[in-house]
Amino acid sequence: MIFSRRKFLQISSATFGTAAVATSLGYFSDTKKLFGKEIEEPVKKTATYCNICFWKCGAIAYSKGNKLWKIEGNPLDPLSNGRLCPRGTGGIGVSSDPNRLKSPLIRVGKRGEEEWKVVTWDEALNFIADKMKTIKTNYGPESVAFFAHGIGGNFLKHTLKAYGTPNITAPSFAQCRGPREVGFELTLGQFIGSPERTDIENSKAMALIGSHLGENMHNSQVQELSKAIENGISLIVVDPRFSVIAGKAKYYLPIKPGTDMALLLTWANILIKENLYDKEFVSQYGFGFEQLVAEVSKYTPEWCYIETGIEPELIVNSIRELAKNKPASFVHPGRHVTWYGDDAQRSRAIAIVNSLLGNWNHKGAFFQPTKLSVPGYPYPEYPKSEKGRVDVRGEKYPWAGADEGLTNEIRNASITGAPYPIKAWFVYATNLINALPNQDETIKAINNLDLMVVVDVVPSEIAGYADVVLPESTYLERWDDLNITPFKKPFVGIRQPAVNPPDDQKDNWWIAKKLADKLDLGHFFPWNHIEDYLKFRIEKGGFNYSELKEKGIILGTNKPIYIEDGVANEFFTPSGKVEFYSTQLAEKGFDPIPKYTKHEEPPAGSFRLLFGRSPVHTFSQTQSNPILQEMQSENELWLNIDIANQYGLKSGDYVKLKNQDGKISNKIKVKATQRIRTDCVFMTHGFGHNSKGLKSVFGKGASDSALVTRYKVDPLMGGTGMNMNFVTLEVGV
Ligand SMILES: Nc1nc2c(c(=O)[nH]1)N[C@H]1C(S)=C(S)[C@@H](COP(=O)(O)OP(=O)(O)OC[C@H]3O[C@@H](n4cnc5c(=O)[nH]c(N)nc54)[C@H](O)[C@@H]3O)O[C@H]1N2
Ligand SMILES: Nc1nc2c(c(=O)[nH]1)N[C@H]1C(S)=C(S)[C@@H](COP(=O)(O)OP(=O)(O)OC[C@H]3O[C@@H](n4cnc5c(=O)[nH]c(N)nc54)[C@H](O)[C@@H]3O)O[C@H]1N2
Ligand code: SF4
Ligand SMILES: [Mo]
Repeated sequence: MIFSRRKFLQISSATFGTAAVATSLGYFSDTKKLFGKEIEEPVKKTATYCNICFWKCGAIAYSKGNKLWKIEGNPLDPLSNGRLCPRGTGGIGVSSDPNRLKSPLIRVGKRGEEEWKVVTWDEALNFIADKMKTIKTNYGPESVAFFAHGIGGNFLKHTLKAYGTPNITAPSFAQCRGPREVGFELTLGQFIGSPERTDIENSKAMALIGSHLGENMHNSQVQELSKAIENGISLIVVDPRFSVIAGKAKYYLPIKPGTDMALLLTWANILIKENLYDKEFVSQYGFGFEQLVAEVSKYTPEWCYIETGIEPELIVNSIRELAKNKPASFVHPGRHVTWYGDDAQRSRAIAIVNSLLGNWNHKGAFFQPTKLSVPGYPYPEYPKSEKGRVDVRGEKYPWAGADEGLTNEIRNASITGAPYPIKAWFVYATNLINALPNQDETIKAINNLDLMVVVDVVPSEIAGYADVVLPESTYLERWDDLNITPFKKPFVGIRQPAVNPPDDQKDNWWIAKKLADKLDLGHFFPWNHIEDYLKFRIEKGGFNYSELKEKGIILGTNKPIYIEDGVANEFFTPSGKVEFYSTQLAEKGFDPIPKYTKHEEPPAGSFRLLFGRSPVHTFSQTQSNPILQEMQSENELWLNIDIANQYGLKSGDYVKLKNQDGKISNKIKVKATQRIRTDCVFMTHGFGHNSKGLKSVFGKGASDSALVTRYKVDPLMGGTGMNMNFVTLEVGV
């Protein structure tokens, strides 16, 4: 990684007072040093919240005239505690991105050729509305699918629901955390949610299964981790790659990729065999414990060593460490868990080990989130769809998420026309070309459509395939919906513009309302300006709107969030208990207790392709942000140093990767290191852009997405496991 702007990342520990991860790595920055000189007093401060990822940290933007100066965390905000992560601090770069979309565009060439004519908003929205009306007449409103990621999609979602489609989806379920939510729901009848309900700050021991916190930069988690490290938390890091956080671990387990289930079931066995589990919790709340005991007794540390490559002693000591510290200890449920296609079952194994530790709702493990109560806006009822969702149907994937749906199943319906045809995609803030596995399938689906609309801020890969591209104002230039996130303290946050959009970009609420008008659905927007909507909701909730605008955050009254403060355990499973044995799974013919199955291994000379986060980028959306680009302008290939030597490669050399289906990547720089196993390689996700419009980043680094042609669908919930692609090295490029 190239951190040319070291100063940017420097931290004064006096400012923040926390040592450990964030500080020692220099992650949280002192923005005063950003420009290498003390800055003048800012003219205007605007309270808002960040949009560089979905954490939605409260922030204060400083501007002078119509120029952004800097952005900092809002001290009132429970998510940021006054500090942004490096991506958030560099967030102001989105507005000066030289590639930005400036005005609405209509396609003139073939799909994907990126040939456009500039049109007015009226022309663009009329074009869309006409097509949507025709599709409704010919196929029904269900044939329009809406893909959106993040809070900015709320108002367009409202328009699309009013239009009559139930097919509203996001990659956050089937390509991200769906398996985790299903694994915990099946076991405890409760979800993990986002932000995760993990109480890292007060924890005495935590195991991270591939969850690379510290590179995965979700702000509150990293801040809490810093504090926990200061307080002496024991960390157990299970990762084929010696991640940043592995450097802080008491026990590092360099697991063979794809074998985590073996480790988890062995841990369960050890807890039982050594009498280390929470007997009171298990006897009061457990269901099917006897069956669990019988099932896991075969998973011994010696057997586990053969499967995972982890020394038996390390397996035993690491779980003893968790047991010793229970209930203030836990196995982190992870977040991006769509790895091998049996991910909901692996998440269930994580829920089971946690339940043996008796840690649910305990301080230092899983807290009970609380949320501010703010009423919604009284809209007319949406039309009901007789056809129902195209993606979440019947018995195919019994635990597919009904809210976020299955992007991949909507893609299938767009290709096959079954169970009914999807004829249009309306895409808001999700780069589906890079987010979904198998780009060829995505392009095939798009080529079958009658209409493809993309709302974006830059000419992303997905925008390149659109019929109509709508340029949105960035989060620093617009209003947005209220942020009411369940967390440790109840609060509401507001997003308001710090500066005006520089060209003909518009806010999502404006686009949604105008489009509704053109679809003859104006009555679904009974307010004129978004502020009428925001003010109505805030005042109905009994809060002061001017105060919210000024402070950015209003806090509610704290409620208990731990057993220690009076929270009572409740489990919304069919038995009302913690289901070690799941009757729901048994009834549908699935393993009622998770079992270990082997996954295919890379053939000799091939490596498993692993990928993850860069601390200074978000997915495939920040590479062209000039500030973040300066911090990291291309990704690197982590390659075991012995393998590198065999190939005569050293750090800094370039290679290409070829996957099992013959796909060849862009050039990528080698990082020869001992910090990764010999059977896999790793790169950060999001680089290797090939949209012509993204001039400043075109072709820089390699794209993991382009190499993820193979995926395995989780039979429980329909998510796409993506860690099953094997690559060979093409040297001398
Ligand atoms: N190969 C591979 N696939 C993955 C992953 C991986 O690591 N590797 N990770 C998976 C995970 S965990 C997730 S959550 C998903 C993420 O998938 P996505 O949410 O699709 O992530 P991005 O690639 O960042 O795409 C976001 C898009 O929104 C645009 N955008 C940014 N800001 C705004 C805005 O203010 N308004 C509008 N209208 N648009 C905006 C960006 O330009 C970009 O085109 O991907 C999943 N897919
Ligand atoms: N900076 C930054 N932070 C982010 C994001 C971002 O874009 N940028 N995105 C956010 C989002 S939406 C998500 S979902 C999270 C994702 O972050 P995480 O939930 O932490 O998940 P992954 O990206 O899948 O994790 C990658 C790690 O898993 C390891 N790994 C790969 N295969 C295996 C395996 O078989 N077993 C084990 N034990 N480990 C394995 C890899 O070596 C790598 O260290 O990050 C969040 N935080
Ligand atoms: S975690 Fe970082 S990028 Fe995400 S919202 Fe917070 S400050 Fe912004
Ligand atoms: Mo994610």
